[in-house]
Amino acid sequence: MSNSWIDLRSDTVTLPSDEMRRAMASAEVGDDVYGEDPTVNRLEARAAEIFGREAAIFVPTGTMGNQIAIKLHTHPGQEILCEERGHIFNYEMAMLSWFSGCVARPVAAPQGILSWDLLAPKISPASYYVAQTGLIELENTHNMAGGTVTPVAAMEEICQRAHERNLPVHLDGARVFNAAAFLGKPVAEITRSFDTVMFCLSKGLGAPVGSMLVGTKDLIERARSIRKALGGGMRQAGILAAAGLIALEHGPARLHEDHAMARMLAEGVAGIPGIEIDLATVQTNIVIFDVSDTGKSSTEITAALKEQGVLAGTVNPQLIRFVTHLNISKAQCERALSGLRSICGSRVIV
Ligand code: TLP
Repeated sequence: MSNSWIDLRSDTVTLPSDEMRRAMASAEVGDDVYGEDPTVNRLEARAAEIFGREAAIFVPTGTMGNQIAIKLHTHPGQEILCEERGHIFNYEMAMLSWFSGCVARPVAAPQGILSWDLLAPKISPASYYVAQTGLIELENTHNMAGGTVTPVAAMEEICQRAHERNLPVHLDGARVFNAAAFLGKPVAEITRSFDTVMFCLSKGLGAPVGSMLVGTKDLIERARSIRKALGGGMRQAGILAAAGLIALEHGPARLHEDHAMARMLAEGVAGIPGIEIDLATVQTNIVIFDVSDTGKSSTEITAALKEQGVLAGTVNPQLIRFVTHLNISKAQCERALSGLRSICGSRVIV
């Protein structure tokens, strides 16, 4: 999409900055499958340091990072507990079954925020005739719940109680830096009890490609061969890691700007007749709202927005998603809102 669009479909659409392109062009590279790409090695060391972990691995996508983690922690025939709107369950092509031979046991949580009390009853009893729980997975921020943030105390309790039962816990932290910005705490502190954490460089942080998986040295060593099996041995990937390093160093500091724009959008949307939004869910850079009472479907509204140069995502026939990011300005948010007002205001009541 060209720069003239107001692209609120996702923070995955961000374009690399000039600084990133320069760093990519001059990146020192080698064959990463031999562990010889100095830029990838620097990115992995830096990610491990920022998260206070022994090791990290660079992967092409968040999906691959999550699926490697699932493979690391589970055996075929096990169950994975996750929130019912979670990415690993809904948007990762059933890979947890296909690749790891597991089934998801989805748990519904208000605002996408899981707690030990919600999870505990879903853990399989030790028995020879039911599939055993192999992993608990959390998503923070929770994308489809509207970018909500799970509080640190809830995450800590889940990890601690799960570990008492020898259950590993993986965090899909695709947007964990947004969660950290909302909580006002370092990512290392809010994620310290998870066995593995995946986070994306290519969303709000602004890199063109790439995600990281962090954990112990042993786990990340095993992750290397799983990544290779999935076709993720990327050779001279320092070209991409160079952009990733800039995203990691400079991306987090500006996320509060995206959060402020999302809040502005949410408050504007809340004032449009026929639109329902729970303002309490708008904590980070995602705004999800229900258009049922406008008399139009989400697809009709997003098609009309597109005619005005505004791109938005649909979650289902009732829900629309706006995501703010570094290539969106306040003025563009205002234009998107006035477009939405004009579309929804044209409702004819009979
Ligand atoms: N999310 C995308 C879509 O797939 C929905 C988006 O536009 O938000 N975990 C979470 C929580 C995610 O939101 C995503 C991508 C991923 C994992 C996967 O990352 P990629 O796209 O790099 O595989």
